[in-house]
Amino acid sequence: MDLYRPIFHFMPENNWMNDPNGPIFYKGEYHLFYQYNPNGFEWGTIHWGHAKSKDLVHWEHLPIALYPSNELGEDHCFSGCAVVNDEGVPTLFYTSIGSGDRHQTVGAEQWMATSSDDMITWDKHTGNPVVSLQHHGEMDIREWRDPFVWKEGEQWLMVVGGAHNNKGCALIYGSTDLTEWKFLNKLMEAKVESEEIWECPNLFKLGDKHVLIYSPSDVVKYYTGTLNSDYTFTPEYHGTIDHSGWEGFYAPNSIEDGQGRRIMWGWMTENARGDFEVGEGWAGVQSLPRILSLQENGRLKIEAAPELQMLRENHEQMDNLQLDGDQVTIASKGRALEIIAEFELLDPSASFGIKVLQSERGEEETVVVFEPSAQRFTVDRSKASLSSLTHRTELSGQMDIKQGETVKVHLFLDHSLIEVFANDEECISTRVYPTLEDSIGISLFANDGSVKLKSMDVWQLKSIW
Ligand code: DQQ
Repeated sequence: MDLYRPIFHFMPENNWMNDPNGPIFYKGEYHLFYQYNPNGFEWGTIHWGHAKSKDLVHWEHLPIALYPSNELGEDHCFSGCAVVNDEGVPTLFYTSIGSGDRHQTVGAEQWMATSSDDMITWDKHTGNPVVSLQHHGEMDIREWRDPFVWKEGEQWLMVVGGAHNNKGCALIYGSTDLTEWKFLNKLMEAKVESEEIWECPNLFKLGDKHVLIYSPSDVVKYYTGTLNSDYTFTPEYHGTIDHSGWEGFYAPNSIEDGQGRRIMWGWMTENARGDFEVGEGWAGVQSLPRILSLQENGRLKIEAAPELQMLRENHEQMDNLQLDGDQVTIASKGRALEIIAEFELLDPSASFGIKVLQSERGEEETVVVFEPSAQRFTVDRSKASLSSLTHRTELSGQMDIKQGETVKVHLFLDHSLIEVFANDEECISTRVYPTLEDSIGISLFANDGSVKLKSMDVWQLKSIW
């Protein structure tokens, strides 16, 4: 039994994977590309892996899409996006990286590739780079990468992440034909000094607002606001996409699918392994697809794609249970589970939640805990693994829960990962490596006050392979 390899999350058969790249809905199928090292299970020699899915759940591996063109000074094909051009030709944009004056800090270039066989093989454009650092004139842009392209009206737009004067930023470019690009403006820059770099920006329209997602080498954030006619961005709301950052969710990428839904995947990093040796030559998992929508207050609603329900089996249901300073173990067990629970806060001093991956004797457990008095929501990994080589810190987000309010917890567990959605707004997705075979238990708890479990559903989830 492999205690750690996920069974219903997308990953390549072996070797290293990081960021999701170029998700696109094409001819009725979802395609997902990803940063891939076919030569090992550590980051290096970055290619673009490729897979497709008819249902957003089951995936078919396809041949590698992009290889570094060493003969052109390219060592890595960094992150990027996919679009279908005005003539119907699938087109990739990505960051080409080499060494020396092509180094990622000072010499990145934005390249394009097209496919004439329904995205199986790709030809790099002979006029590459399509955008270069010279486009910025005197502006000294560093760490320039991760193009994201979309069409708005008659114009193609591209945002790219980078750093300007040691501040993370997103830069925006325009084109009418995808090959000739004009630098339009610095869209936005970091408002805090700690964000020295912005990677993998995504900018898209949702309702009557624009949403800007960026990865500042830390917890992934978003702004909702207005894209102005001078191509600057006026932020109105600042939120967190997922509170884990390098501990489990980074560099997300998104598409609009055939139903007009905005779907996002993120890289569930393997950093939390630390020096703990796991698995047979694999590293990196993609998160479940998440549907983003905009609420009236400017906050994103973040939900797991409903298609995932097709994986459910062996259902257990319970309701109306008062928890009062106790721990209740439930019958379902496992390492590949979905749980939906609704709690009503009866007493504001109570802290409550769910323990998963709990061993019979409780030496190992991963705890999802809500502390209304501290306005906190946490995944506590302090006992997640007996291995002191793994990362076992707590990951927390802010969450205001008042007496009488209901908290909905939607949780997915897949061997070495946990994704938690709280009230479809706050997410914590991280990696855990419980060592004991019997770390499969689930229990509910409430401390320092009472909580009512209004309902709870647990399903075992099937493998997607
Ligand atoms: N990963 C890619 C970069 C991107 C970073 C390199 C984010 O393009 O900025 O593998 O994880």
